[in-house]
Amino acid sequence: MTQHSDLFDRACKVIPGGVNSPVRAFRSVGGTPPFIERALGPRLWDTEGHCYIDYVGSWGPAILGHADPDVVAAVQAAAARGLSFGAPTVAEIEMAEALVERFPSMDQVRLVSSGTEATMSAIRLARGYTGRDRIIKFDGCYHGHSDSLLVKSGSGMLTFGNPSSAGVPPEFVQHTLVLGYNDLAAVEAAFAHHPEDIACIIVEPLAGNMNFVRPVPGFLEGLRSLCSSHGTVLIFDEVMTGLRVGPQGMQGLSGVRPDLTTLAKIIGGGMPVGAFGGHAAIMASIAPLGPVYQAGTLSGNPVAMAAGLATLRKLQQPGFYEALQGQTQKLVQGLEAAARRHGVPFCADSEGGMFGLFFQAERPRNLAEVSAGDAEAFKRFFHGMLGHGIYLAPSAFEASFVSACHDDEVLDTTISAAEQVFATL
Ligand code: KE4
Repeated sequence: MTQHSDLFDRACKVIPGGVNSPVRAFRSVGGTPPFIERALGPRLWDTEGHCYIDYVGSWGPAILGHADPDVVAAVQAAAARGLSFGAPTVAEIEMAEALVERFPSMDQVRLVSSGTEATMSAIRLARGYTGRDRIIKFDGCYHGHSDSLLVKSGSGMLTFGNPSSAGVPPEFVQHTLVLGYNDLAAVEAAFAHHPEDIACIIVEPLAGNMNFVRPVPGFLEGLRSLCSSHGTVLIFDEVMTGLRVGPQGMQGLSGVRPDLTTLAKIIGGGMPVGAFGGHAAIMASIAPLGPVYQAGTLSGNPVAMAAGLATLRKLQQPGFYEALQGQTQKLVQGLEAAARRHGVPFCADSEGGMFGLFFQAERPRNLAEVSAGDAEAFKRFFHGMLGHGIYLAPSAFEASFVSACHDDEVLDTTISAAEQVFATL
């Protein structure tokens, strides 16, 4: 057994912050992150032998639960045939066909290796297709770490962005306008100022990177209408919501069809896969067909395709999403009831297999309202639950996830732990 603190010290010597992605460092909740040794179904085991019920699920991909036997077998079989060829394979056709079948807004799709690659490429494609430079994103939405998206709101509502990260020259974000999520009036004003020079709007159709924030009625429909009126490409970033909130993502639930969709996480089943796709007319601008360059050594990698395809096949089991939605709703309702019994200002919300927890009375509708939540209470709750063997997302600005393996016994254990922790808050 190796102590986490020893491992973290060792990691910090050779990896910046000891992690390969910042949120894993527990900086927003404090403490030392456990080092995970293995996982199975709804559970994780760390190097100190502790077992946790997992609600992070690798930040979304583990919708079937960890180490699903069919996914593992498909990966093993694919790996035995060679790990990567850098040449066309049938598996890539099968994956593309599977995505086009599930997302009617997609005529064609290009596979990449991460959500960041997917959104970065989709924005370049929208700019190349329209010949325009300006883009709109929303405060609190995260679309990966490409330069033109690492941007915070400009000084005024209609001024273009300033970098939100060192290393991003102001020129790289000068064409990015950051508006308030759910603020359709601000989008209308932006188009009034720039009627014909906005290449795209990129939006999380249900925001999972400022915890869990739904689009208010009319928001997505309004974006669709404004983009159609102004020749602007509407990009739904469904990296998180795609196949998580339902079999056709948020575009299926909302009925709003984007021009381009970005995907990742679940479609790789835990292996590195991302994708962007949409109207054939737009996709025709991507190399080698058109002038917008995009490429990737491991794009469509056969082992990753095997993991993704095995996952997608199991999601098609009759009743899969009804069961997932039902278990997730049972969890959030149980947590809300436990909080009420202890007089804790708390609410929760869920869609499909993703959920958000808030230490405030009302469900937030934008980043400012999420930020008004009791962050200290969240931290105490997070560590209290961790101590009871429940592993939640280590940030008040992240959504959490349920898998097909989170059965009633798992949920009851979670709610019972929350009952004890709420009593201490
Ligand atoms: P990746 O490059 O991390 O595969 O995907 C970026 C991305 C794009 N779009 C959306 C809607 C996303 O949620 C993400 C990544 N999500 C975060 C979790 N909130 C990944 C976790 C991490 O950064 O370690």
